Amino acid sequence: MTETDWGMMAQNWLDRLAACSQPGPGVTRLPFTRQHRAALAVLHDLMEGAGLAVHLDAAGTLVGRRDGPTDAPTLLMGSHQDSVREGGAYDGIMGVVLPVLALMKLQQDGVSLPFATEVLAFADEEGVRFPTALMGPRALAGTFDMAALDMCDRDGISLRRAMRDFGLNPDAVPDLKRDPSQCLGWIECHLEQGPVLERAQQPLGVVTGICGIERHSVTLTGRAAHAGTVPMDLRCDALTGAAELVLAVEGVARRSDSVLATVGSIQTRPNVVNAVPGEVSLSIEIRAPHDGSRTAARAQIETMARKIAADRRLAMDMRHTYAQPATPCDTAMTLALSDAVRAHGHSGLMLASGATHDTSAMADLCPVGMIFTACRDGVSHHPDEFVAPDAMAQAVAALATALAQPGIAEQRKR
Ligand code: HGY
Ligand code: MN
Ligand code: MN
Repeated sequence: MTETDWGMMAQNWLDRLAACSQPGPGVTRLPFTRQHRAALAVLHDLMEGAGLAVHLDAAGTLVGRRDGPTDAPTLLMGSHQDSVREGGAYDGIMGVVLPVLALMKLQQDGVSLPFATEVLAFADEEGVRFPTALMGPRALAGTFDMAALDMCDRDGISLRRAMRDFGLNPDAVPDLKRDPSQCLGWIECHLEQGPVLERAQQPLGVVTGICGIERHSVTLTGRAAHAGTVPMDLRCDALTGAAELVLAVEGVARRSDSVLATVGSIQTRPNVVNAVPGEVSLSIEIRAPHDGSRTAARAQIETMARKIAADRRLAMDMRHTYAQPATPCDTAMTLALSDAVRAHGHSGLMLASGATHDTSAMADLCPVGMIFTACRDGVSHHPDEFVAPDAMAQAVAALATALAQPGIAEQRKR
């Protein structure tokens, strides 16, 4: 097969996977849903077609394994199967397809590896359905907090119940913990979700580190009232308080040189045209390359939120729902990936990731590295998300080269 063929093959599988979606623009495939089940069936075909032994683990991770020499450690690869709502067809899932094709390429080239390999399709990285995420990689690393099983989606279904309804046994999640001495490392291939590689005219890049992130759920409670009979100065309007908080969150980030802060989700009640909003729930997400900047921003935001609520006679409840520290990629792994990318004539451009990834959690288990592909206009988390088949072909070739190079196998001897 030519390089072009690998790119087209990747696109064909991704077209099938994109169809595993709720109706509507783009791709909506949330964890432990019919769409997730449909995607697992397609991935099962892909992995079996590559000669991998396939099973679904207790956390809903689909595992495709190719054994290596007896007692050899395992190199882990993969990404997440889930998408955001009305998202793209490449985020996460492309990082499951490409390493399978890289293993197919190595097999076709007659290359046998001195280690075992696994490709993992994690159920939930986005944290869109439930206010938690990364259960799959955290289960392997032994860092999953079982209390998260009681978190509920917007329909009040707990993660535990959704897993049971999906045919899984959530109580078996702690048994998934891997022995670090048997894990050679983790490599994730993911679209950049930004414009840097496209502007540099590079199809591939190598990630130096991943930003830290935290999320909070805030509820402001005032008093719902008739919009026509309550004078302005007698109101306890939760939405005007929320509006002031949204701008305060933006202001804290704008005054910083590295923090990004976003209110991405907001619900108001009773949400009718002729009533003063009595209650507002909103999300606050804070990201930064350094954890100190992120926690300093949180402290500022929390202080401002309390003052806004007090000034407006609103009750405020602010809950910390999710956090993942900033994660540097392993130096040796990153150099091995950079060598492989440069072996295919690219610059080996290195860049930090402002998006979070399964890799952040896998770093608690083993050395981690990431390869980015360029994406059109840097667009992601949107139906227009696109990665050119040639960039995917380049990624398959670079992954195959990286696996075949001695550098990866030597991770073990460090
Ligand atoms: O939100 C993120 O950065 C990732 O896409 N989950
Ligand atoms: Mn992703
Ligand atoms: Mn994403």
